[in-house]
Amino acid sequence: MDRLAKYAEMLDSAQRKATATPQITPVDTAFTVEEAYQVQKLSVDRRLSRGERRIGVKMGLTSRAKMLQVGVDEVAWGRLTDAMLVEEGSALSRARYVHPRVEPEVAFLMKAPLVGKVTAAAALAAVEAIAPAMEIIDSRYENFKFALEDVIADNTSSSGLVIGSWHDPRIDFSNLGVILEIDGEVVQVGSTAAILGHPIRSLVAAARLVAEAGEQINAGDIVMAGGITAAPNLAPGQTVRTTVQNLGAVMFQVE
Ligand code: 0L1
Ligand code: MG
Repeated sequence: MDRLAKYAEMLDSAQRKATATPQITPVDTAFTVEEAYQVQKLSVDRRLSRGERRIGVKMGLTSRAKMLQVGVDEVAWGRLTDAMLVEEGSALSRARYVHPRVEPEVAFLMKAPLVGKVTAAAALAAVEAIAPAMEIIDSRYENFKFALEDVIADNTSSSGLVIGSWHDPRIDFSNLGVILEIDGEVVQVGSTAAILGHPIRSLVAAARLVAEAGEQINAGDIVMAGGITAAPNLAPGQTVRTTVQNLGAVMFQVE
């Protein structure tokens, strides 16, 4: 098994066993971003070969705060499968994750394919609907610590998504207020403008980055636009709710 396949197996196994694994970059200092995306694909392909179905993509590192945290100025992307879907209003099991956190987001549902360099207008024209959403991120690395290459290989920490009601995308969603509550207490506030200044820019970037990997965004895909605030830790017993102005609320519980 070559080294990239070995990393993919290591990360896939960490996800399945909900057990942290060491970072790649401190040992393999030559590990590149390009190789990291190959590892991500190999790792997600292992999931697909077990019967999971691709449902779309997620954008990560889309806010200035996240970029500064990881020390990059480019967004990253990851792959979503049906096994990551958490039904809105349901309870997820904390035991299935290593050290999960939650990010308030918005999600796009696509009605047409999108590939390569596209304008914001073309991206918007390909959107069927927009919804309030949350991503459960769960780095498979010890202490939730990683370099850019590590986190890309680890499917940009993606491990779950919860989607609220779909809405007509012709509303102005450039700067909608967002509240994240845990157990009824407001823990984060933000705006959809935190996503690259306007969430549609995240979709434009998704089309370009996915095409660089020889893939495309398909009709029917979900695209998670990116985190809007810092991501609090999840713990058993919590009720977690995100409310996006004009789009409504989405919630789940942790057990
Ligand atoms: O979705 C995200 O923006 C997270 C990307 C990876 C960084 C992290 O795990 O915090
Ligand atoms: Mg996210």
